[in-house]
Amino acid sequence: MKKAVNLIILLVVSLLPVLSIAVGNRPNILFILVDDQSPFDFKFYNPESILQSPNIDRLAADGMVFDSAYHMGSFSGAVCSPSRHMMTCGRTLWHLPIGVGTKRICPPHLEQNTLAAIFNRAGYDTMRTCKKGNSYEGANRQFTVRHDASKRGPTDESGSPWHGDQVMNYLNDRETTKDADPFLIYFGFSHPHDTRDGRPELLAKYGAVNHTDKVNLPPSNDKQPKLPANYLPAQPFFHGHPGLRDEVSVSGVWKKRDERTIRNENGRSFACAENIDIQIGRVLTKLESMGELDNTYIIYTSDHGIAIGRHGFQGKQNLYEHTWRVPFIVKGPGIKAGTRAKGNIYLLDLMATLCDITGVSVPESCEGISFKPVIEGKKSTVRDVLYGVYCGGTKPGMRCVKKGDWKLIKYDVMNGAVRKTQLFNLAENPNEFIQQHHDPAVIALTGITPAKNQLNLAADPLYAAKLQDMEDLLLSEMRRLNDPYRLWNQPDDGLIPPKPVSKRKRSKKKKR
Ligand SMILES: [Ca+2]
Ligand SMILES: [Ca+2]
Repeated sequence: MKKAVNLIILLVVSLLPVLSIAVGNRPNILFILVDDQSPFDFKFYNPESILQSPNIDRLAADGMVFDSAYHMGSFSGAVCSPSRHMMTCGRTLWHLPIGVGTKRICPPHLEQNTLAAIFNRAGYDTMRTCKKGNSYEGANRQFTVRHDASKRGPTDESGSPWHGDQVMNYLNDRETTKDADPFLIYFGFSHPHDTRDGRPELLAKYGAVNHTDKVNLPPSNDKQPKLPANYLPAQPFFHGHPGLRDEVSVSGVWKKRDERTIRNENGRSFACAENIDIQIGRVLTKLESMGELDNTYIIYTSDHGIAIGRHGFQGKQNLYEHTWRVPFIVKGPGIKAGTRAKGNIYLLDLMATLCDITGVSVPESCEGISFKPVIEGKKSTVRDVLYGVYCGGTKPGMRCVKKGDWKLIKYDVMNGAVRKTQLFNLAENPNEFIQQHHDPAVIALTGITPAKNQLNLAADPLYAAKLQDMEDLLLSEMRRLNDPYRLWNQPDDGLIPPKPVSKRKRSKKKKR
């Protein structure tokens, strides 16, 4: 007996150093999240882009770029909010602690199983800087160190450098105190979300001005980014959200979609994006000097994309690729440099993946799928089907589904006044060109002549069977994910659509 106890003690003692090394070697996480950015702003997604983002480009070159990363959608005009909820709790859109009539599908005390809470329990140091609001406050509160403020100004104190400073200060403290615990840093920015007030020297680089004149157009300038390939001067049909802020009142754009306004606004967005890139550069240099860069997984993404003139939209309330998709890079130990993957991931897969790569246990409430096999190069994708929602305006709203090269988008808004179906082959028509892009007046502006077959194929009898497949797929995703609505051409499944929150109730809620 004594011998056995001695043996156990010996085993435990001999294992201790191994365990502590293993703990000491746990990788750090630097999660970089920007606000409102289309993947097509970057050269690694769109070689035509003139955005200069050397630090983010280097992350892409040293890590893995995802070509199919999406947010699942939104039931609110503030698309940020559900997207950030999904990211920090790993749950699907209709299973969040917010949303109409969905609370019953969400377990109580979910904030205890959000990203920072589970990493705190696993012995990580957690720190966060980000904009304020439009996110999951219960999850934000879990970060041990937190410096949140909305910073969209043109100066160091009022803009992105402020967020950079918070992370720099945190890393300096870590260095001074010789803290060796692994860290999870949530490095969020308030830009390039509007108001896109850029620094003068960066604005000058992109030929843009911080335009505030509602009457006169901003000056044209050859240095500005060209019009986006799928630019349209107007939306071909109403998107179904009357008075939507992003489509009517963004400072510098308002309801305008003319060339000068759109090019200037994209120039402003690029100036803000480059300023973010500079801040990332500071932090990467610091991590390198601390000897921590090689043991850190770095994720770069946005809460969703943005249109700024594409398809005649300005905002983030649509399901075209420029807006539904997000830029997504992962760089870190064991990831082959310069690799690319489809991935087919949602932002809500982040939690499962971060747990998987760090050995932190995944809470039961998490519904995401780890894409660790993708970043290890063992698989090219973890999902076959992706589903998207926008229904912040009139209901049931927009839905989309994507499988392989095929994508279906449906619009059912304004009490049945707008009912549209779009079918795209993204391999043949990656810009999702529609009939209006073939208009000579539009071609004269963009300089891009779409090929004959680059169209919405929904009405083409050649693709009737494909259309039916995609319609069936959308319905099955809506059922699987507890979408509380159905579209005009779907069975109602006995669902009683959730009652809209009345304006009075909403404003009462806001006041609280
Ligand atoms: Ca956002
Ligand atoms: Ca510590």
